[in-house]
Amino acid sequence: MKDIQIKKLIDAEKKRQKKVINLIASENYVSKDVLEALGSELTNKYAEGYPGKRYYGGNEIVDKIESLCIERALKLFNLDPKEWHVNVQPLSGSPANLAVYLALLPPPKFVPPGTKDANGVAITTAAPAKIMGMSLDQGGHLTHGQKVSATGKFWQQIPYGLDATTEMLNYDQLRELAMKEKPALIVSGYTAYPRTIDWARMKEVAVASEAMLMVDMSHIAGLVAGGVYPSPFKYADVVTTTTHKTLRGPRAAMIFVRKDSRELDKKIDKAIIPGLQGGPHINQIAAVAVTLKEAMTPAFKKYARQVVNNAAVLAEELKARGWRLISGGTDSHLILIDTWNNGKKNDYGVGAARGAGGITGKEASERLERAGIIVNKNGIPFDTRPPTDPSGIRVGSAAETTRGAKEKDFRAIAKRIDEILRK
Ligand code: DSN
Repeated sequence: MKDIQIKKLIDAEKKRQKKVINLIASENYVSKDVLEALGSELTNKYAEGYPGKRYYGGNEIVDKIESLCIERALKLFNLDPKEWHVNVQPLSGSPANLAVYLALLPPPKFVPPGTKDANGVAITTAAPAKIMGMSLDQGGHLTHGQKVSATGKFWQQIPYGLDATTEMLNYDQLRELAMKEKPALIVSGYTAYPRTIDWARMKEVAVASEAMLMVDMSHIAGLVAGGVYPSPFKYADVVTTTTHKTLRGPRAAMIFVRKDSRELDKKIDKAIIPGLQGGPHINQIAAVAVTLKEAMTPAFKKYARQVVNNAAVLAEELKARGWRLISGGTDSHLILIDTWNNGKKNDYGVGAARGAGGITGKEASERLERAGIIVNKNGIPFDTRPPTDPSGIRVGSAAETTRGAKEKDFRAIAKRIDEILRK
């Protein structure tokens, strides 16, 4: 590379990535093949439209790439192309979720105050459709209808959370809320929820309240592909996912949608282009295709199993050292640690409560970073502290497992975390 400044920075970042222990639950390390596809000449091509229906010439090869990516995405998750459609063009998770809402819940048209119809009757803006999504502070994502996100400005979020005692989903509570509010769409799949989601029960809630069910499986997609976390496809109307977390691909996203008389598939495609995006990033789509092929291998199944085993070991070792984990543990790659522990008792397993006087999530993540362990500070359910300096940290096992870490390594990581945070 001739640009020495950028070259030096890339090299420095490569070195940083090698040097640290990466426990960021949403990060991973892609293969050389994925990098090669991302850095290829495919980035030179404009391809607005879909395979066989482009607005630019010269897309014969690009069409083959996107079609192959589509074919692999459906195959990886055992989906019949007659029943499911997938759009592989979303640039990342947030635009993917926004596109789903644009397709399924068109936002009400804005009418300037004072507008009247032909008979002089005042016209007002219709009420926005309701999206029932988990609030950010309970483990949901910004794009699940949070007020500060566009998804909460165009639509009304009906926020839900966890059971205050178990810190897990309480499906009876969800049903009660859904029956009262009658949302148009229920969003499940979260950003900081360590446990298994009972998709069948989520579906029951959706059916009872006549809502559609969207699953955002961004965090767990690799675990679903690897067969170590239940698949949501039997129950959901739409499934979105990023491709760069446990699935171990480039930064991108996909939207899976049921093909039926509602024609949601056509609506989703239209919402992506011309609704929201222009030309797809074909280099990114090729890299996703490579990722999907990798995820079909027995080696990836083994990887996914190891990710879950490693997280379980990390959770047990932390608990044994007295750390309170949200919900008492994990069924996935992700763990939420209550570092502040403001007098809350550890009811779920081994280990005594640390009592008030722990450290904040910010302090914990900074201390760990100084010692070469990278995590993110994270709010915990019912947090009494602000998001900028919350009560906990979130850790995950996906990235280090890619680098070959096994149970014994995660035992050592737990010991190290405890030493650093206990000081
Ligand atoms: N930033 C992602 C995460 O860390 O979970 C979600 O968008």
